[in-house]
Amino acid sequence: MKKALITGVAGQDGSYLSEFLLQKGYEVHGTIRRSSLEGVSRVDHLYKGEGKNKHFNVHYGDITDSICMSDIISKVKPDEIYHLAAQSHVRVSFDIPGYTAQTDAVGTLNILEAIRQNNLTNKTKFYQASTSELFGKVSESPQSESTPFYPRSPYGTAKLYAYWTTINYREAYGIFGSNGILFNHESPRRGNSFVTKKIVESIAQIKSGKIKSFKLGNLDAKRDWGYAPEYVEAMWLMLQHKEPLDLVIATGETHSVRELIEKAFKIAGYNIYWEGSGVDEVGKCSDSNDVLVYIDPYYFRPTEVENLHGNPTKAEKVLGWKAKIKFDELVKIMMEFELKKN
Ligand code: NAP
Ligand code: G4F
Repeated sequence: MKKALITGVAGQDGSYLSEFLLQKGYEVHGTIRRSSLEGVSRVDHLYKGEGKNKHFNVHYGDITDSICMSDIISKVKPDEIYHLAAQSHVRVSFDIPGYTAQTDAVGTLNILEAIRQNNLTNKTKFYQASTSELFGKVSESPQSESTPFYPRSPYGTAKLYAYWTTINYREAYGIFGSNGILFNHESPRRGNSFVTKKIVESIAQIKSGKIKSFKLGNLDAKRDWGYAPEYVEAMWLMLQHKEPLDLVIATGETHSVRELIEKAFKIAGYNIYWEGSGVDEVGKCSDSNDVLVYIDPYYFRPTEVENLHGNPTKAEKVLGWKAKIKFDELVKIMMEFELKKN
């Protein structure tokens, strides 16, 4: 039985990847952080209560704690490590740049060093959760594996360190280490401070009368949004490939935050129109003329990534992987989930 270790197992991707690997017959080990509140984890269903899976194991571990990470890795001796744990919020990384660097940059180094120091370089394959944020201020569109990097946030610069450290450990020590350069991917399990989830959750709350309006930042930023359960399969495929590699994973479509708002409102039964400009712009309901969306500069970033649009041609050629769920269906899945919940 193959063993996989997933750091950040309780995150959006960690939870889908756990389900995917268990289905493939893996013994799955995951790290979680101690929290003052129990029972809010996305993987509770896998290790607690009736649905408990005997091949799913959870370890307490913070990736900034190199001693504990090395201890877990030396005991589990995984065939594959999926390193997903990170401070993953770009805007928040401007508030906590030091912590973001410790977690996203040095945390990655801690895992690679643990593989090396435990003599697992020939056994353990390593997947690094890299990101389209590396392209930042883009020099071409769409972005592919050969597009130059220009990160625009403490998150982006920390992830750039992780990207190159993975390549360095591959070249210096022969570790099978691959970077998946994943563009934005979403799902009903997405954290609720990311823009997709925040929009669908807020619209559902407007519809059920819990709130009257909500506030957003930059409406004109564009993203290449895909569906998280499909992206975890790409991670796995990368580690099954005959050699380590760095690959863009994306849908190949790009859409603005504004389009996302309009589409989600429409699914919920509202038409909205825009009035004003800059921070005074508002989104209004066509029927009632009520303001449903305001702009709040709190959500602006000191430096923004305006346009992400991936070119996934190489992933399709090398892995046979292609995104099936594109923007329209993704918004529908997420909006309908929230409408049912509220
Ligand atoms: P997520 O939902 O924020 O999950 C991140 C996980 O990391 C959480 O479970 C979190 O624990 C854990 N974590 C954070 N800091 C930690 C630390 N110091 N020690 C141990 N665990 C820690 O993120 P995601 O969307 O699943 O993304 C997974 C990875 O892919 C991340 O590295 C992210 O940067 C990267 N990525 C994501 C996307 C995307 O669009 N989703 C795109 C490109 C790359 P808690 O649950 O305790 O907070
Ligand atoms: O949903 P977001 O916060 O995602 P962002 O910044 O693109 O980062 C996500 O994707 C990256 C891959 O490209 C990952 F590496 C990263 O870990 C994370 O998963 O913001 C998307 C866009 C931004 O341009 C932001 O300025 O939406 C804009 N936006 C507008 N109003 C907002 C808001 N973003 C958030 N979070 N909240 C708002 O109110």
